[in-house]
Amino acid sequence: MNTQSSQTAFNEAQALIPGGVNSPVRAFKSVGGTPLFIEKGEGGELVDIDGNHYIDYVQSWGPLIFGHADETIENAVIAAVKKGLSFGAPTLAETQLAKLVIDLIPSLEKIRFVSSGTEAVMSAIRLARGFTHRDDIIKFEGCYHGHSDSLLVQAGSGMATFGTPSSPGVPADFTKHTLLAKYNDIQSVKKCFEQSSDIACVIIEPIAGNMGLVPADKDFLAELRFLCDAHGTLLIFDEVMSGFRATLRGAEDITGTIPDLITMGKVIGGGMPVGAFGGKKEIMSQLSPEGPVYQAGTLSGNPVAMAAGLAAIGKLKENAILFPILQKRAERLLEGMKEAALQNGIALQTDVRGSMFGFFFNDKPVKDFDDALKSDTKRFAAFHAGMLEEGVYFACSQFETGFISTATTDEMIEKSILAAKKVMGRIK
Ligand code: KE4
Repeated sequence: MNTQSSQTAFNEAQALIPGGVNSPVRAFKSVGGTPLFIEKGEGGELVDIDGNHYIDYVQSWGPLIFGHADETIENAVIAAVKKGLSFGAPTLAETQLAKLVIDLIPSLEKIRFVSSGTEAVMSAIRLARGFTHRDDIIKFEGCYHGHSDSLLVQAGSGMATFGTPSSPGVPADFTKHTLLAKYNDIQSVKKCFEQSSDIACVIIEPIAGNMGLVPADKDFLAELRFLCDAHGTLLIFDEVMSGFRATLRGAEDITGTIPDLITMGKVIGGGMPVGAFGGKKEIMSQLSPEGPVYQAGTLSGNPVAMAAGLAAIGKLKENAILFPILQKRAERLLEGMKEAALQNGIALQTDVRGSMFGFFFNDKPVKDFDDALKSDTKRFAAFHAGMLEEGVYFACSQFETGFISTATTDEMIEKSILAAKKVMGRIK
């Protein structure tokens, strides 16, 4: 592929924007090479500024379940734009999207819209602390919940469960209330509850997508729910990525565990900046201006973004059959990749949940972050680069998740499998 224009553009961007990107993962740091500058998206494909076409399995990190430039969503946005971009006042679209999402997800009684997943999670945690009058929270190694300070934590030293900052600029005081547990390991959660009687909430990606795709075991979630109930602690499902990607009705629909709060993003905005958090009326009523827990946002519930979200979620609701269809396509892709790996003596772990898929260059199943870290990231990088050369665009990190959209045709999947056969042969 000739990517000369992207290379020039990247050099220019790096002179003006830190790392040349507005979100770090886009810089291709963990796979090497130059990030592609995108000219446009067309259905299931991306076109870079050199005119190269790629089958897109990133879909803007999840939002684009209907692919690029979906006509329904586009028309809804254009119609909304013609009425004005933003009012800073309530609009019917916000109530309509709230009703649509609440009707779909049984545990939701009230919802608040914000402009990103980070904002949704930060606000939900503040709400949980305000509702329980407690300060400590539990998160899991390998789960990512956006970049608010109290969530940028890494495992403390030795036996400590309290986190330490994972980024400069985050004061230790801001993470001293964050305890870390191991995903799918209920004993590690019990240990946290032994270390603190002041735990406001446990936050988890019930279908984790930020260490690669690692779904939580159903029994683990059930035990988590039991522990939270026993301690008067709220359970928050962070579904910013898995929401409307794994299933139409929330992870509770497939796991059987009901959270107290859910955070959402990505698909709920149809590709526009929307985050949301919601749950039982009793908890949500603590949120300003109904209650004392403050939270605000100039562009929260933006009417153009709401129009995109309404079009996307409305289309999903009308076509619930899409989820098993997209799951089958994902399974076909991963089956083909696994076969290509096997033919070349390469160990590949794969998993699918609805339209989300993951694969690890790892010889053992991945159940938590420690397992994920044992993956062969060098081989992942070689695979990623080789597939790009073949016109296939995967997430530029072993610790991300891939997505199938309604615009990802069977032909694209077969082409991707053929490409994988070639590339696995070259990287074995
Ligand atoms: P945003 O602030 O990026 O909208 O959402 C943060 C967030 C919260 N919770 C979960 C489960 C998430 O996956 C995310 C964001 N996901 C990453 C992809 N791994 C966004 C990509 C990026 O950081 O550029």
